Amino acid sequence: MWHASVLTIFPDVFPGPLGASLAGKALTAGVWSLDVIDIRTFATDRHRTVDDTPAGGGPGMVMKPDVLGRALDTVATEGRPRLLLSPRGAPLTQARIEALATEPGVVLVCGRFEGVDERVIAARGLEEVSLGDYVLSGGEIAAMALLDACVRLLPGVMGRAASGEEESFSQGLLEYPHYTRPQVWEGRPIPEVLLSGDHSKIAAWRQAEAERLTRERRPDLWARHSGSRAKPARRE
Ligand code: JEE
Repeated sequence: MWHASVLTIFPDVFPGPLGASLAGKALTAGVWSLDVIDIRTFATDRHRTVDDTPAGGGPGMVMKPDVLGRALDTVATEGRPRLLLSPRGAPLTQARIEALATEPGVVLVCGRFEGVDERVIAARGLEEVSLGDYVLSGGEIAAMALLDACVRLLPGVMGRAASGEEESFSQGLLEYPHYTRPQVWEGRPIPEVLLSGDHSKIAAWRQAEAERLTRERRPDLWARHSGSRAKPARRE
């Protein structure tokens, strides 16, 4: 079974939104399992301290390596990658999520404060990954996003709908616009072509819309997509 271990100082926030809908049903059904490790229980002092001031000065606090190290050492990793959610990690991609979903599972470390002592990252071989280039206040929400993205790919979680969708993402285009009844809503009709019953015309319209949206919103994706389609090299 795909197995996730999450280390956090906020164990109560898990499974959070993962407990609802598909991921939650799959959790109950035993498609995947989640264990949540409270880092604070590995603190040894009277106040259960997990952080300390940064060596060399500076703002904020740093998560102590000894406490986190002990917490990690209780987790039977068994071939699972150990990931540290971090604003300086490599941004997660759908390709990486797909790879993680085919592994036996993941061990996720949620930092807090300004970050984690560098020595525990090195000593326990933590790989830093990020959700994107904006700053969260801790790793928990990023961990939930990672888990959600992996779990929906596990066999039997989403059925057929997911795989088709993924294909279109790996084609490198944003999705075309969707519509459903009523046929006119607040004076806005569904595009006529979608009601025409002409399936090749519908496919062409969707392709053109997907290309337009990608060009407008994601020039980075568009450059890759249009660049990767077989174009003969220009001769001098
Ligand atoms: C884990 C603590 C908060 C705030 C210093 C200096 C960083 C850490 N995509 C993602 N964004 N943020 C996270 C993330 C944030 C976390 C932790 C993940 C643990 N924090 C924190 C500020 C700073 N800043 C200037 O550059 C930006 C460090 C994340 C993921 N995954």
